[in-house]
Amino acid sequence: MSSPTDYVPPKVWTWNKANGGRFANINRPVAGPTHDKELPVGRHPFQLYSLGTPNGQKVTIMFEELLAAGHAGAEYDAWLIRIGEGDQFGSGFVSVNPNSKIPALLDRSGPTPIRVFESGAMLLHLAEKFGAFVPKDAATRAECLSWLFWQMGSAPYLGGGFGHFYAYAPSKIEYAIDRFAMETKRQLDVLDRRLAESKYLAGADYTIADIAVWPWYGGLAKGLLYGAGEFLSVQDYKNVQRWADEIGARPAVKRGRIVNRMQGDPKSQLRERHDASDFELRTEDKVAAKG
Ligand SMILES: N[C@@H](CCC(=O)N[C@@H](CS)C(=O)NCC(=O)O)C(=O)O
Repeated sequence: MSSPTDYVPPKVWTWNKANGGRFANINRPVAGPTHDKELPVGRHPFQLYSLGTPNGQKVTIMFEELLAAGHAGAEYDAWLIRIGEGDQFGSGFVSVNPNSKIPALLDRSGPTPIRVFESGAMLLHLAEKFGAFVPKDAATRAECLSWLFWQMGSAPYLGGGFGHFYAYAPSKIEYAIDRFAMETKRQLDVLDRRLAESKYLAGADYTIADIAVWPWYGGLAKGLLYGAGEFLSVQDYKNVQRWADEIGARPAVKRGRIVNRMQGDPKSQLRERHDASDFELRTEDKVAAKG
């Protein structure tokens, strides 16, 4: 193993230097807004303030699935929040999500707007509101919520742990990469075993559990996250591969995953979504939606 750092933590930690790494410019040890900025509001019942990361994709996929299933009341405006530029610290955003992270949702379908933060809470809020993608019988519903909360608890080890130290940290620390690669592979195995016995995570039907897990672990399995497919031997997780391919082929998933995207092939980016026709207006988007 490479030699450990000689850093000796002081008695009291203070924020007196940029720590380097990909997110050094936005990381702060305090919460709350840094500047006044109202959020835009569009014409639809749901206003989503987000970015096309895996956490953001969960919610745009859910909206597209609801619309595809005929729930016209699920029309939404998806506004772009540039976290690299600090949009998540604007006063309007913080009033919707005090945790200053995308996604943030304002449900304006009723007389009083309802704020929802945390992507898992959004999936459940929408599933309950429309009676869709969440099982009704107690046992299957419990299984669905278990996998939904498993995703919310597990993904920070994948993203903030493995992804951060493998791809973004200013230096490669063997101990950290080992620790989180082990945990990430363990999580892939948890999923693989479940998907060996069940078509979808909650059972026979596609639910918000799959919608939550797919952008993270489906993306990882298909080599789309952190350039780590080969490093983690993702092809070995055959059941995850089968499930990831099947979900990735759903038209609503193809649409949802490109909304608010700022990275990758420009053809796979729909920066903001305010109407179903936004997917068709741009030839590039048509190509992306088919691909
Ligand atoms: N548990 C949260 C995680 C949200 C999250 O980590 N969002 C990241 C982008 S994927 C973010 O907004 N980061 C900006 C920051 O940390 O300042 C959820 O699922 O909604």
